[in-house]
Amino acid sequence: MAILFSSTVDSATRWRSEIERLMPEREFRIWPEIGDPAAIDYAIVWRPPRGLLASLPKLQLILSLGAGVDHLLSDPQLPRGVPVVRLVDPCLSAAMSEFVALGVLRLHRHDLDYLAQQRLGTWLERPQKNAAERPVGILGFGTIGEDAGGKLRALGFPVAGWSRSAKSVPGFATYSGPDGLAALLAGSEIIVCLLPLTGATVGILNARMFAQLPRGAGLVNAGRGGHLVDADLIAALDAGQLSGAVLDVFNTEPLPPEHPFWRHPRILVTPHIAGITNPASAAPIMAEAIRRFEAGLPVAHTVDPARGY
Ligand code: NDP
Ligand code: OXD
Repeated sequence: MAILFSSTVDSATRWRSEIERLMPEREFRIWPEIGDPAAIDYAIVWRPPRGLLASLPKLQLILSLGAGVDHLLSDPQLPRGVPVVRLVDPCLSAAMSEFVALGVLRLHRHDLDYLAQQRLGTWLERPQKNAAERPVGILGFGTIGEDAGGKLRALGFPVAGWSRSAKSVPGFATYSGPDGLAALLAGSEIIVCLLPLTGATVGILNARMFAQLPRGAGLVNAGRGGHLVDADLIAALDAGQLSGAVLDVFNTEPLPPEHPFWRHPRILVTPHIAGITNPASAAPIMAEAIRRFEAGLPVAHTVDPARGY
């Protein structure tokens, strides 16, 4: 029984030692050294080469190294009958929440302006609202959205969340479905995107959405680059409809050197590091999923391919 590991992130050695410690009876193979494809039962993957999973005739379970599974569901050759499990790791959620809190605070505290002032040697105090006067709207009020929302609330921000299905979460204003979106946008001075990338959410951060936000609103996108229409963001920032954006994910990654986001004075760029999967906390979750699967028990966080997340 072999486990195949394939990732675009350089973490194979750490994964090998974690999985071999937790499941010493398994053979751990690292792509491209896959050996006999028919001996592979499980695949632990992040952005695997297209068609790789389809080439494994005995594959039983696909485990995503990320919370998002768009990197798998977008593969036209993904073996349809094989369940996909996404990563839900409290440490990953906590890391994402740190990034979101940092991004929201940077926008709230006029960091872009003070960075520009520092470059010019300008000593100038800007008017500062209280956190309680800066409502934050979270698009994607799921595992990570709720965790981030709790931390923002602890900092004093009023937080509203938007999800696909209606939900009630004590302490938060909640909205759902296309009808709920307009109300959330109208009341949010900072919008945080933590949505999965699906057919329904692709391009959702666009000119129409930005126009529904209060003038001067800020954006934090840690969902996926495919949520954002790049040209619409630049236009909204240049027109002052938005005042700043903190971006971790991009339509093309790595962000091409010539992309205007790199040099835009109202944009902060990070290289998809908001939530980095840590083998120390994630490997036990994968091992538990495999054990439950083999015992015929339900495996938590199995993806619904029709829903797309
Ligand atoms: P969840 O599945 O737990 O939450 C997703 C949320 O989005 C749910 O609330 C869901 O609604 C909502 N949603 C989905 N589709 C729609 C829609 N069409 N309209 C409104 N709401 C919708 O996922 P996670 O919180 O674990 O992860 C979210 C995303 O964060 C990942 O898919 C990934 O893209 C991104 N991510 C980015 C990382 C980074 O490093 N930048 C790291 C980790 C994750 P409902 O509750 O009704 O299902
Ligand atoms: C994820 C990611 O989905 O790192 O976990 O983007």
